[in-house]
Amino acid sequence: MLTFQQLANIFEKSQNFVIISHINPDADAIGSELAFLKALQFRKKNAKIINHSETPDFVAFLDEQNEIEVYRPEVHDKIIENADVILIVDLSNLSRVGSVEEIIRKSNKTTIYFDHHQNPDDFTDLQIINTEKVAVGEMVFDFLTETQFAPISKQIANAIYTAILTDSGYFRYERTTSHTYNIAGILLEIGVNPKWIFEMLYEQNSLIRSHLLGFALISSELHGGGKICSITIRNDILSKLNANESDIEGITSYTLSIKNVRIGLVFVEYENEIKASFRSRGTIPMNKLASEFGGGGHINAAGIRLENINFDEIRNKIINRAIEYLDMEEKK
Ligand SMILES: [Mn+2]
Repeated sequence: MLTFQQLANIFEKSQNFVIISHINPDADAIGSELAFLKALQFRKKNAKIINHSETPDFVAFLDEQNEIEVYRPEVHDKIIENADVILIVDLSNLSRVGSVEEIIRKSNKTTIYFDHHQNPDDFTDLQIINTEKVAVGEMVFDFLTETQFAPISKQIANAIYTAILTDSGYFRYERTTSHTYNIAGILLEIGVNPKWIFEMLYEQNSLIRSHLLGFALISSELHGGGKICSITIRNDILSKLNANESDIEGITSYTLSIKNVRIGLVFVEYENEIKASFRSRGTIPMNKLASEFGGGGHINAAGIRLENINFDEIRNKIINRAIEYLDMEEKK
């Protein structure tokens, strides 16, 4: 494990950087990438953010100068090959970078994981992974301030604040600490406007999203004696509404909003793919449940993506397994 100072030293002696995050980046991924980008630019480094996926609309406001690029081999392979440092944020399983994986595997450049997820793969020894942190954004703040690598500009502050806010579910998820709140306080002093960020994140919805939420909520079912809530969104609904994956963002939280529910499951059927998200209260390990089906995540939030598999079959299997997890928890 690197220390912040060792990371700063690596940054110091390098000139060309590529910053990458995961498929379907969330606000922690995008915010952390942008905070690093702006800090490196302040230090007169060449840095580029290259992601597999487009930046989701809800978080695009952070990318003020439109600097995030979507990976295209013909444009970016050269840049990645010529980078001194490949900085990978908010993930530590290389397969999660999507189509960029191949070129990174081929390169022999300094590759660093900067993350807070469990079970990192062994692709690189150079890593700062702190699973106690609620958001990578918090780690970026600590890195920048402890090493004084770069001052926290207003844009960096907005990026970090948004990263922390979203990954901590508004400063309420487990792993949110007084330090998390202290950081938020400092960011507000720098000029973050919480009302504006809230408006940007949560009050820009389309009518499609409202309609989809309606269908999703109506589909809610209870299992396991009312302690599991599942939401099921089928492909015909998505096509009827012309909804896409980003319209589903945030729906999982509604499962745990029902009294007594300890496990929330959201199943989404795409044309050739199934996405399932798992949430839990307390110590019911959703990352374990997810790993049984080839996915991963944190204790209270995890998920899977599966291709070419029968939707109802896998849905039933997961629900039954979740009931067993509930039983195990109650026998503890
Ligand atoms: Mn994160």
